[in-house]
Amino acid sequence: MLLSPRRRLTVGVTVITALVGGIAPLTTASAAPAAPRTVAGAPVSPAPDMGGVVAALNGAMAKGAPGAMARYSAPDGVRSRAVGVRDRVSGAPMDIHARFRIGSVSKTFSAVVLLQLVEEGRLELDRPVNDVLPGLLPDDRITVRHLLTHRSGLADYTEAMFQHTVPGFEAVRHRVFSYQELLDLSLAEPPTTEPGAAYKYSNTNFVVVGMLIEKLTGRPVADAYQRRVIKPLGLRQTSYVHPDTRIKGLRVRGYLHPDEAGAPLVDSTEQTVSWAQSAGAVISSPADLNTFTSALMRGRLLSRATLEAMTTVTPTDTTNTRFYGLGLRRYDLSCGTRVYGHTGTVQGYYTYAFSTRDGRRSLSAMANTSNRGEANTALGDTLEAAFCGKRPAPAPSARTATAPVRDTQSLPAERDLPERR
Ligand code: REY
Repeated sequence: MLLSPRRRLTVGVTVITALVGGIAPLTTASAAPAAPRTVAGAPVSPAPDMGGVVAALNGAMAKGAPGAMARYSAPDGVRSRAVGVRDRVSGAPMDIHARFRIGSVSKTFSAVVLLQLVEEGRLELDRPVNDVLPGLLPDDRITVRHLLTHRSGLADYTEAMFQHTVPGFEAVRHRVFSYQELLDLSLAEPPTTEPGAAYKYSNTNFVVVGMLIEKLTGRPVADAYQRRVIKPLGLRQTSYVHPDTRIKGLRVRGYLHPDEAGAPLVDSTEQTVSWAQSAGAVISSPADLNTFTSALMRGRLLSRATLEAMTTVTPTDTTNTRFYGLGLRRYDLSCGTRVYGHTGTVQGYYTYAFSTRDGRRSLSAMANTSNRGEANTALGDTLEAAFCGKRPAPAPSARTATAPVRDTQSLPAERDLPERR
């Protein structure tokens, strides 16, 4: 295949950047070792350990997920694995083609849309939000960049909303909130930080991002996702249907864990997700998520300069392996590989969607449960297995050994798409 002049340029820059040893100026002191390289200096990609991926999926099941699945896409093809069930009543097996709620991976969709509007000169990253939406926020110093980096200090209204897991969920599952109502819940609480002072993850930031998108485009966010991301990338299993409560087509049912040990799981599939909207209400599939993160990193949605800004990160904790850019996480893995993407939690669903910086390798993983941190942690082991070839420690439960594994090997690689500008 012939590369366009722009693609050739991008490939060249990627190699040069890799050779000089870093792409994120704020994080030079990484705890992870440097990625192995060939004599010529090209990074070597460890082979994925798909047995390790299955072990991680089984680990999520051992911690209470009814099912789990992962899809790894690389230049040599696609490898998918699924365990357990997507429906506990019918017993239908987990299916790699099924759709599910991706929670906060939606934030990366929203960030892409807003950053395209920045590229089009419709707003500026370092200008106050109140310049676009006069009087919206109580502090004129809060900028667009503060929202995208979770540094606004706007309190997360969902912390109070979901203090009591199941009652909190049932109280909102059929509700339809306006963005303003969600923002007002946040503004009833004191700010968590001075604008810009510290990273503090808050759904409120991406509610305001949704408000900015709607103000600047004059249309619902659904239209912007469709026109700017879903259609250009051909994401046929991806949708934003708020406030419709259903997931169309082949779907994974989500099962929320109650706070009380031993209480039955709550089927949380149908809900408006109005409590999250532009912070978390997108529906997608493993193939579409890999196409999305890979296309993003390959520069198909944003210009190189914008992507550079999006992938410029600061730490989110003290491990020096977890970072946040603009609506985008960076995880530094044990083999030195850096992956970019997002995690998601919405009632009944945990999601990981990550890609390498060159977009050549991507992984999406999901488990159909939530309010079960240990299951989410186990699911996260798919990243080390896929990108570093590292097998997680065996899970203690005997149940994992018998979980059926379905292998939907040898699918064609994700679609190759032209670059944006
Ligand atoms: C909301 C709580 C999680 C879910 C959240 N998700 O903010 C955003 C994200 C969109 O970052 C719920 N937890 C659960 C509780 C805890 O109710 N008491 O785990 O399903 O993805």
